[in-house]
Amino acid sequence: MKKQNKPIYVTQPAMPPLDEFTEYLKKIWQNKILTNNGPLHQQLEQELAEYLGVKYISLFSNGTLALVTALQALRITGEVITTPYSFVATTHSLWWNNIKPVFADIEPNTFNLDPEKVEAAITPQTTAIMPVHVYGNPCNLDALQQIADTYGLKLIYDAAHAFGVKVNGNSVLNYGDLSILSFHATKVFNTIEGGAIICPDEKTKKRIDFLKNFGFAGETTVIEPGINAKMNELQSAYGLLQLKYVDDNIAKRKTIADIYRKNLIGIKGLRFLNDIEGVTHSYSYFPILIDSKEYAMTRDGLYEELKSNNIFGRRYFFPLISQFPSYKGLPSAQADNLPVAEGITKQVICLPIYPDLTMDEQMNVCDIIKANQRT
Ligand code: T4K
Repeated sequence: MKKQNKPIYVTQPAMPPLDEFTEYLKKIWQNKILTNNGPLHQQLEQELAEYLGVKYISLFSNGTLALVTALQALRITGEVITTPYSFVATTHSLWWNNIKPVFADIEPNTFNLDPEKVEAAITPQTTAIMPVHVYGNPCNLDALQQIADTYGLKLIYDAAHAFGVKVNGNSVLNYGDLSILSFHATKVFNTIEGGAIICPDEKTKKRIDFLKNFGFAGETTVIEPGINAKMNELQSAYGLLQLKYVDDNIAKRKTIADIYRKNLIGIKGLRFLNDIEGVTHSYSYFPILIDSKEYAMTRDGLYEELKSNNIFGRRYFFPLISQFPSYKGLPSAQADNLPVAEGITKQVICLPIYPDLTMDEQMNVCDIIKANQRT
């Protein structure tokens, strides 16, 4: 095994060529439009809608504000059923809207909300479901839509991990009432910080655009208390460049995922997710699950072992959102309500995956995992 001198992180943004960014900067310096629906912002919305195969997209300054605004846009109140197995921002967006989160358990094979558990959690106060396509793997879209239709609930997908993901050729972002993307630096496609709401009709897009701009619907008309969640021109320029290279970057991520699968298959007590038939993946994360009954170490043991070798995987998502102090008192946050999520969160490590990860670096990750397997 080679010594890993340079630290490897769970992810690293793929930087576009600096000179291409400088060209955009020159344009921005010339026209002096820095934000507020500028020309690059408009161009990025158009190009992203085309690339993703969606009707309407509104850009945001980050994914969290997109989530908060999506709930405002649909006037969601009361209780929303959501997953404990996600990044905290998913549930925080409910909290910021004075909505009570109700956690339901996840499926053991996709780690996404389990529709049966969602249905069982519905009360007269439930107004919406907020699932997450964790690691970009699509939720059980038909079952969730059926539940939403039957009970008259809104369906808002946190698709922060699902940039470019398609199901039978159709963007996963076209499901539900709204979908939210994150364009944070750690994502497959990034605008440094950024995010978006995807919606199916012009009227909703208009409302979302008012809401992200203080509620302004004209120079002197404020329709309601909106927020400031606009993406600026520098972020938009960076996004246009990211988009130019995103297909190459996704292809590199796929190669890395394939190499992990080839090298890690057959290790006792180690499980990973495979591609799903009919799904176009974008390989945003590469989670593995460690079962310490069969592997020679605990999950945390392996996590520390990798760290001591300069490999910084991440335990996304540990702890569960339901275990954080703000939420752990909720009845739905109790461990007996979430047995599958409680199990997965103790087993998961996301391995480094990003376009510039070299073959040598990746083999070092695999070698350490292999060296510590039970013989
Ligand atoms: N919903 C879901 C399901 C989400 O996963 C997220 C965000 C959101 C909503 C909210 O979207 P945003 O409001 O963030 O747009 C990171 C990200 O900050 C966060 O965006 C992401 N999910 C979450 C899963 O991961 P941290 O605290 O783990 O990030 P950090 O700074 O430790 O970065 C991880 C590694 O990446 C670092 O060790 C090094 C590398 N890195 C990071 C940054 C920021 C770089 O190489 N360059 C960089 O610029 O949360």
